[in-house]
Amino acid sequence: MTMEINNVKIEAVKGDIANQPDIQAVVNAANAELRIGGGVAGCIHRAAGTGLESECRKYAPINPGEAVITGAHELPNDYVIHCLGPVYGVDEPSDKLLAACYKNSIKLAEEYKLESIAFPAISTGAFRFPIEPATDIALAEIKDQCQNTSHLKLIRFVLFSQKDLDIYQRKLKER
Ligand code: AR6
Repeated sequence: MTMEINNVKIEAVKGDIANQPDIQAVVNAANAELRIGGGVAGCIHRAAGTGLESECRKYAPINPGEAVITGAHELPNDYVIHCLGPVYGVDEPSDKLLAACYKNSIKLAEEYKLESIAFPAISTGAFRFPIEPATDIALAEIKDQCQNTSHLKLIRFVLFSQKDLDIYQRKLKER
């Protein structure tokens, strides 16, 4: 299931965010210190090699909702955009902070004139944001941002589980 807004294709697939070789920038569900961690951050840093952590040092710490861009090192991409999602029920307002992650990532992608970006489901793992409202927030923000894009052609959501993919597919169909 795909959706197209302002010539930007939006799709959801099941897979590993660290293995998206046809995408220019992959988004990391980072920790504030931009260090290797669990989940997405662990997969991205392990695949990128230690050069990524070294490059990240100068940008840390970041705040919830913030995004920074680095090289991709040994990942098969050009850039990594690191976002700190809100911890659900702790970093408030969680919904606005989560939307800011998507908004700031798209802005960086446009600034760098990128044609493709892949997102994981930010905050829905260790940070415990429920997947249904998190998906609504992600899709609504992406839809808004696509009104102002001029370089992006593809936005891909990469979901780890079939359950999460099913939710994304259903909500893409509803929009
Ligand atoms: N590719 C795509 N999705 C993945 C992958 C992967 N390789 N691995 C996990 N997911 P999380 P958060 C899914 O915890 O909630 C880290 O330890 C996962 O199933 O990675 O923003 C950091 O260091 C879930 O649906 O990110 C931070 O401290 C989603 O990606 C903290 O966790 C996000 O899970 C960030 O927590």
